[in-house]
Amino acid sequence: MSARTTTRRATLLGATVTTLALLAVAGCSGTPSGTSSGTSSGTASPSASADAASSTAADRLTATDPWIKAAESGMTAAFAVLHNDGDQDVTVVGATSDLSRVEIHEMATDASGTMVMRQKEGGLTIPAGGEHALEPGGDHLMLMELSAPVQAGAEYEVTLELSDGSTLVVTAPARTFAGAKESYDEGHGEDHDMSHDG
Ligand SMILES: [Cu+2]
Repeated sequence: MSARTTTRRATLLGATVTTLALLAVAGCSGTPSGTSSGTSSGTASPSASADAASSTAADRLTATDPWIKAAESGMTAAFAVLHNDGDQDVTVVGATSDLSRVEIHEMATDASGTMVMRQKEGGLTIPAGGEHALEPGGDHLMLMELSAPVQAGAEYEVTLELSDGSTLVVTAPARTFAGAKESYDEGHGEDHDMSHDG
């Protein structure tokens, strides 16, 4: 884990240097036409500098190991590990899916010691250069009131909405899951209590 973090930071530094170099080139070159720059082969690609200038939170965010729990009806949950390769925090403020309404949930322990899930205030923040796991028993994307079955083996898209207005579409394969005590389908009542102590 720590080795991986170190590697990510090293990668991040490299990316930052590249971005700064592109910005410097863009700042010096001004309009691409007009100035006679001798060699016309052009070392600064206009598209590259445009990419740097229009970088969004979605450009910096990647999702690995996405999956969604197969379910016939009702509710289910989607998971992934979100990586932020940028130098600023990225916040996921919402999510959408053709399957259902989606809420960002977290797990918490209530006053009686019962594990409950509830909407996560402020969304999911993925720290600069870091990652945040959505996993059973932890933060997850809750798909409420499924309009169609989520079938194992099929793939479904979930769109993450980021705080700067950009979006990231994550394609998640569905698979059956019964490994943890949590139930992400029936019993997810209005108070968001878990149903595993039935
Ligand atoms: Cu939930």
